[in-house]
Amino acid sequence: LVALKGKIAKLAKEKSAQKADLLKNKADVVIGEVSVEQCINGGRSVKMMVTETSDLDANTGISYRGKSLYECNKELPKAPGGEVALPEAAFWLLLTGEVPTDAECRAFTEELHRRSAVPQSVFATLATLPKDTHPMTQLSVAMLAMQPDSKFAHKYDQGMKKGEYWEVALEDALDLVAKMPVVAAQIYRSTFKDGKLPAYDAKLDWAANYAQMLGVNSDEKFKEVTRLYLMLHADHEGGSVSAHTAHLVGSALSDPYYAWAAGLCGLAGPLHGLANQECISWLLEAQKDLGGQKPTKELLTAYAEKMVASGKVIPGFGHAVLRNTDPRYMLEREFALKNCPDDPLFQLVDACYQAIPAVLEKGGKVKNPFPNVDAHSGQLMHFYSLKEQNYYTVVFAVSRAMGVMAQYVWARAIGLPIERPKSVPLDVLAKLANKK
Ligand code: NMX
Ligand code: MLT
Repeated sequence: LVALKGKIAKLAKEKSAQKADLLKNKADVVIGEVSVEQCINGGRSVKMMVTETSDLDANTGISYRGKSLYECNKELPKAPGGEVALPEAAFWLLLTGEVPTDAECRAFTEELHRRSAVPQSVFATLATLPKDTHPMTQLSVAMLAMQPDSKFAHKYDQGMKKGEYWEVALEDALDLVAKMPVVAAQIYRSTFKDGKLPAYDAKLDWAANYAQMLGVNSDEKFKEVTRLYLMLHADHEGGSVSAHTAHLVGSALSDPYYAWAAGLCGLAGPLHGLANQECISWLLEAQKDLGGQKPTKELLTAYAEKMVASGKVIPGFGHAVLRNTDPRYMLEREFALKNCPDDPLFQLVDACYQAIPAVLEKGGKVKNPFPNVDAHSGQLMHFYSLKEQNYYTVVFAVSRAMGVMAQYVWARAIGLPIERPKSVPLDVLAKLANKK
């Protein structure tokens, strides 16, 4: 922990100086304009916030601290015998800007294990909810149930100085990420199984232990695919609905638990994180409709054309800002080609990959006809026996907690203020537009 704090403190000093310099010497430089279209259509591409942890390129996808996901997967430490990067190594990278050594990564995993105990009151709160409460609702409620333990909130009440914010935020961030797998696994076990949580195994890495606590598959490959999944979903810069929500809430100095509870409510939307649930439902429905026929490019083209003609959205395709196949999708595809090429659901996913972009392109209105990560992730979970569709966004959320928490720490480390962009009524927008 001392090493981690030291690294963040050092980088925060550099970044704070950079921020001060920009504000002193370049404050008035205009870096973009906002069109009427951008103002109405969700601010796409308007650069109006700072996120240190990751950056999204429309064509090459996300990079964590300048490293593409392929580079991360290659360079970050692995589990013994594993081939994919450990997600907690990605968390370290997001927090510090550095690839951890194997020893640093091991110590970091242990630090997370030490912080993993979840207060009984959280499980008691969850137990009061109707059993059919959506797992994402349960997860957000669990974050709020943990909020009374926020070190940030307590210290703030005691009058902590601004310079101390990030260090105390880091304490909450590590606690929250450490507890996520336990809470998430308990939600799974209570909602879909017998309610008993398999024993916590601190000898395993963070993701493998989560996979084990889900209790659906003891195959080492399930642990490996969970590592990959959690590494790939960890961060997607600051503009996504969930990250932006958490950032906004955090900018009011609401503590990390409040911020992530709010972010999770955004992740639960079907155009965002819930797309992985929508996508697996869509795939299973398509499989039924094909009635045992082997999925081919031709069959899927006809199937997708019919769907688009009826005005329906094909889940897992398109993206608000990506303009190419999502590299997260490609890394999942590579895993599937290696580990489950004969899975009928993978063959369907593959046929969609061959067919759907051309269908959407022909329709002419979709800005990005290519698949995003959600078009694949469900198949991998399904293959390893995690089949309850409305749990899928929770797995995404366990991972994204790392990016959002790293963003929270960094927003405090460089002293970002309360976020408050300007909104205008349409009449005012029309007046502004007519002036030009
Ligand atoms: N299938 C059919 N139509 C689509 C699709 C799709 N997959 N994607 C976009 N369109 C339509 C969209 O509804 C819009 O139609 P209209 O003008 O009639 O309102 C038109 O194409 C233009 O949309 P875009 O500007 O290309 O997309 P936008 O930025 O508005 O939305 C998504 C981006 C991701 C919300 C959209 O592509 C979508 O709904 N995709 C399916 C859901 C999904 O996969 N979400 C994943 C998000 C990733 N994540 O991990 O969170
Ligand atoms: C994400 O991973 O957050 C999604 O791809 C959505 C986004 O970036 O807007």
